[in-house]
This record gives sequence, C-alpha cells and structure tokens, in this order.
Amino acid sequence: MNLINKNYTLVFNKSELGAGTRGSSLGVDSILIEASKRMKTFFLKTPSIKIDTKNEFLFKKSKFKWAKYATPLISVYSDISKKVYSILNNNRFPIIFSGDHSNAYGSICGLKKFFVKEEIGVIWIDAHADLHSPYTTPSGNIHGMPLAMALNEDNLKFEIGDVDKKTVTVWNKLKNIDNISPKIKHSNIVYIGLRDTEKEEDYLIKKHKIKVFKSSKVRRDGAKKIINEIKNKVLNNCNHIYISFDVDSLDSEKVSSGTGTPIKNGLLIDECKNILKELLDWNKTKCLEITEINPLLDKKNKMTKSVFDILEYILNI
Ligand SMILES: [Mn+2]
Repeated sequence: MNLINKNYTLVFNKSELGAGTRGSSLGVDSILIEASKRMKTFFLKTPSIKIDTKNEFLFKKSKFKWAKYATPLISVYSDISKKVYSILNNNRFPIIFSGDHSNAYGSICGLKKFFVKEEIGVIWIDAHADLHSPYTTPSGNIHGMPLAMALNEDNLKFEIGDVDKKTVTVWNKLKNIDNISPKIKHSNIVYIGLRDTEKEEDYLIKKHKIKVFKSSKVRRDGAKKIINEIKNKVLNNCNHIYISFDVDSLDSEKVSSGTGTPIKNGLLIDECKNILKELLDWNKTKCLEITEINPLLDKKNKMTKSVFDILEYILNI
C-alpha cells in the first residue's frame, strides 16, 4: 500500500492529566514547531482537530489519591472517543499526538465504539505495561492504567486495601465509557520495547500469556520478522489494529531522555522507523498515536527531533 494515499486526520490532544511529571502537553506543540522548522506542510495541509483538555485541574489537588484527576479525565476520554469515532466514520485514519499515555484509552474507546462487534488488537510500543489499576498503582497516576481501563482489569489479587468507595465508583465509570466493557482482550495485546514493569503487571502478562517483544529481540530478528509474527500468529484473529507509540520505548541514553519516565536499553530510531513502517503498511491498522514527548525534560529537544525523523520516514513526508 502506498502510504501517501491514506486519508489522514491529525488529532492534537494536549491533555497531561494522567502524567506524574508536568510538561508532556508541550510535546504536541513541539512537534508542530519542528514541522515548521523543516517546512513540512503535511502538518498544515492535513485536516486536523483538537481535543478539549482539562489541564486547568492541575492547579488543584486531585480528589482521588489512587486515580488522580479521574473526573476530568472521563470528559477528556469521552471527547477523544467521540472524535476518533467520527474520523473513522468519515473513512479516514486518525494520527493522534497526545500529552500523556493515559489518553490512549480514549482512542481505544473510539475504535471500539466504531468497530463494536469486531476484535481490536493493540500494539503497545512502550517501556511500560500500563496495566495498573487504582488497587495496585504505586503512584495513582492514570497514565499507568490505560490498558487496565480498556481490559476492565482490577487485578484485585494485589489489592493494597485503601481504595475508598468514591474511587471505586469513578474507576468503574472510567472503565464503562461508551457503555462497552471490556473493550479489548488480554490476548489481543502485544508489547514492543517493554522493560520497566512491576510485579502486579508481570503477573497479568504471565497469566494471560501476553506477547512481549523486547528491544533485544527487535535488534536480533529485525522489524519485518517480528511484525510478520504479530500479523500471522499473535493478532491474526483481530479485525482492526491500534498502534500506541510511547516515546519512552526509545533508549533514554542513546536517543533521548525527553519523556516523563525515561528508561535505558530501549529501541533505537531506525528500529522504531522499521517497526512503525511495517505496521502502517498493514491494512488492518486503523489508528496511530504518538505520546509522552516532554520537551521540559529534554536536552536540545532531542526527543522531538528523533520522533520527527521517524514520522518523516513512516509517513513519507
Ligand atoms: Mn511508558
């Protein structure tokens, strides 16, 4: 497939309510500034929409210790869902630039609402598993919970024990956005670049035999072999694929530390280029999200530049 023929719609979402470190909302503008520096009119000419963020809530302490800013996030995810749904309904392909990775849940909501009777596969390119719930989270930051929300996964085996009733209510509302729950199955998730997990998450990955491709495996086998395995074996039963590219999947030392939770031993720029290009060429792929660029934590905006190099290659711009 010639990628240039895909009908893209860009979605700009500066919500960073799910993150523990401030600044990922700036990642969205940073990409647009880089586009203007490189005179990439793709970003000007491609239709785009914005998500209504609620970042003003950051000026107040959250009501929920173990699900921070859950109430405004329900509005943010509902808005993402509505807009992703409408882009798909217009037969277009959403490319989403979001602040923190919790926003990916809103995208999954929109995909599931549109493809309600079909199976959604999720390719989570990330150093983290994002499988926490309010019952297991060490921080209460919702960017560690998007896949648990989509799976309707509480992981109560590891319940710490001080989640109050109001938190339970708001967590259930989060999981039930669009009145569909669960939205995805454990067996329809694939991780690429995973390397910083907690025991509660390891338990779920093992229990459900969730497929993990580490950076070392990507390096050894190459993108083509891995993506072929995903297409033909791991997610062959899925009808539609969502790709979530958290930039902390990239190596914090060899690429950049310009992200909220930088981790070494990650993917390199060329590896990411090849993985994403293979995935975008797959006709089942219906949505791409790029998330967690934080220019405030960066040196000389290295992360934005690296991600932009990847975008130029995969979008052929
Ligand atoms: Mn991450």
